[in-house]
Amino acid sequence: MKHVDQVTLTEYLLERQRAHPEATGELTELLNRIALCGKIIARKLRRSTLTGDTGYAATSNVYGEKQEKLDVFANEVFLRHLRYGGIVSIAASEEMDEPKMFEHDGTGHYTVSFDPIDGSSNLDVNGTLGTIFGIRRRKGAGERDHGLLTSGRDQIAAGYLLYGPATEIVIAAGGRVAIFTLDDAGEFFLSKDGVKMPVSGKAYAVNEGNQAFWKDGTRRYVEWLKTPDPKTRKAHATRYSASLVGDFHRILQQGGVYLYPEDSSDPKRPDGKLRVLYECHPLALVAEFAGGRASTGAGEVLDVVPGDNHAHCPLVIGSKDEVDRYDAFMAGKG
Ligand code: AFP
Repeated sequence: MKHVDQVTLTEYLLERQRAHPEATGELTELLNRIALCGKIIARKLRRSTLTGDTGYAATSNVYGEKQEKLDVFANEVFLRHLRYGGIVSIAASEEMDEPKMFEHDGTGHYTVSFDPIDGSSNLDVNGTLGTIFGIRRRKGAGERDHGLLTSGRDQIAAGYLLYGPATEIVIAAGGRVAIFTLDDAGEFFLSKDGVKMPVSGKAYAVNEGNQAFWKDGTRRYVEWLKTPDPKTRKAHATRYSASLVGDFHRILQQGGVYLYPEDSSDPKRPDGKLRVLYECHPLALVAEFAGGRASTGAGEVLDVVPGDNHAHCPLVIGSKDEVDRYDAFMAGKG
């Protein structure tokens, strides 16, 4: 049996904190709170198809999408546990029109952006789900949105929770990516540290039903992915789960590429479906710290500065070779 060091998330974070004598422990506390939210959400999800907790709430989000009851629940869990202790000044979520400014505003050192439930269409069928988060240091109170609307490189930590056969939390901080798995004792234990994404991989994830609306470069690139390599006679395999977190988690560990490119299906949303602050920036940081890349096709996702808190951008994320190749196709060199 493989020997696994039983290091808890808290122990791991405290060890990392010791390397920074100036650290106050607030970031450690904040990451622990996010992990706590993940445990509460995972517990609710485990029995949700029995308890009647799935299905739509009576509300819609700012994008006009009907909210699932569990979207609303998960959003409230985050707001409840980010509120106390004066650590977070602003929380912005895909499910709220405006960011929530906590009452102790002025003292909280961090802003948190999050997508409480990623892959909501999987809720009713017990499919893979996730929660995505990005953390920035708050800027001066006078500044627009306290520094929330900045480049993804301003994130000091980011990551996601994956609700699959096991619940896992993936944290990118200090240039490193680590994966922790929730065990029956209710603790997250370190399962992989210093995660490195393979430089190339053989899986791709994209909603090909949107092909008619793609740019020519994207169409040609996906054709290239499907064309067998003359040496191995193998093409890239399609793996699409309707949950970005689910698809990205595979790519993080086995390589490959996920795309939600710009498309012309909705003139109000030319940059594709995914949101800069809640999905693209956090996963781009995880990818970069693991040696992968995230591109819009015209530049690095981490360099995108969102115009507002619900801005979208195209996302092509994964192994460096596959993402480089996408950029080449978009530049007409594919
Ligand atoms: P929801 O959480 O609103 O279902 O969106 C999920 C998601 O943002 C991402 O996780 C999926 O990869 C993608 O959208 C699925 O979108 P399509 O249904 O358009 O393929």
